[in-house]
Amino acid sequence: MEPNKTTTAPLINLSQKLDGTEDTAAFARHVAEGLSQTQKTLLSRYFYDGQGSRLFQQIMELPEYYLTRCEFEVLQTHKQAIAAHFSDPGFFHLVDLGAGDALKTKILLQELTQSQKGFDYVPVDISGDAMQQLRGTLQKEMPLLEVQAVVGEYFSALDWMHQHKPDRKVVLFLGSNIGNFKEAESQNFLRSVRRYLKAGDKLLLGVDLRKDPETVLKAYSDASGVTAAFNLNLLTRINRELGGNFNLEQFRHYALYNPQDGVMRSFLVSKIEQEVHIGALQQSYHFDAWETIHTENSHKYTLPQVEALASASGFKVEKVFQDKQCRFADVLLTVAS
Ligand code: AVJ
Repeated sequence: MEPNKTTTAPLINLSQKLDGTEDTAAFARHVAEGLSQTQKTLLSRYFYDGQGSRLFQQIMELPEYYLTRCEFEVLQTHKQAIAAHFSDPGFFHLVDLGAGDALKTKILLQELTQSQKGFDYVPVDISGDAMQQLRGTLQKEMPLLEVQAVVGEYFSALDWMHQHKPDRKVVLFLGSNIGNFKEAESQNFLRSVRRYLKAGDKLLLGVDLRKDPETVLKAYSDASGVTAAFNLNLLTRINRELGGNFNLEQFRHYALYNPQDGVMRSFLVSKIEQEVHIGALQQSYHFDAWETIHTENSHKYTLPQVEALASASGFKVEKVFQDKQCRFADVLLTVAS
């Protein structure tokens, strides 16, 4: 008989809705706000419904999307050093913000368990499905690992941690997710994370580095059109969840990289002059021919910029881990005293 597994705790659900899906009212409000501005915008956080998450999985497998492979290489190459830094000085809670399927984190989990470091794993994600699944796979693949999956927003989770998991914390924010924030927002985000941490706590931050602009551009406008489908799926989601009548044939994906500020910008462009009605908002929106909806920023950093961002948010750089081609970095930050 299989021994009882006492290490995998039940899921903690901190999201308002029981199924862990996002609040439709907030979605409606954000869409109404975004489409009423002179420069129309939609928030990139809404990419990740069921279909969007599947499309993002496909993006990560694209030959053009170097980010995931490079970060894999970083973690694979430096896992021993990273594990040693994490476990210095002792037991810690490993908090994985936006864990998803934790494919990259598993490299570190394996290394940490093999080298018998004292820690437990707290994956955090807004997707209840993803956390349910991850709990299951980890139970099978690493039965001795202590897992506490949390469904909710980053800061609800850090709040919960503050009350229930008082020991030293190592926070993971991988995959260049920081890149989606505007300049000031990324500082605010790191400052807010910092407020939940104490001396000795650490943060491993995945950042995409500056490189040949052509390489960056291709990663966001791939030949097979997966990124276009990912971007256009935002309109499908509005149609389904908010009763919109966007005609996907009349919009195109357009990605633009500016090597001067290191910002990759993604747009949906209206091919014709048109009106789009959104039932839940009781509102029509006018599009001129070739008018744009801005949907995403993906920042590319220099290492001095990362250092400046860290120190402006109360961290200091302990160590920089990079792939061989220096395309991507996982930067280990410690709480500045
Ligand atoms: C998940 C935010 C890191 O910006 O590179 C991929 C999302 N957008 N292709 C990124 C994305 C278009 C991705 N992040």
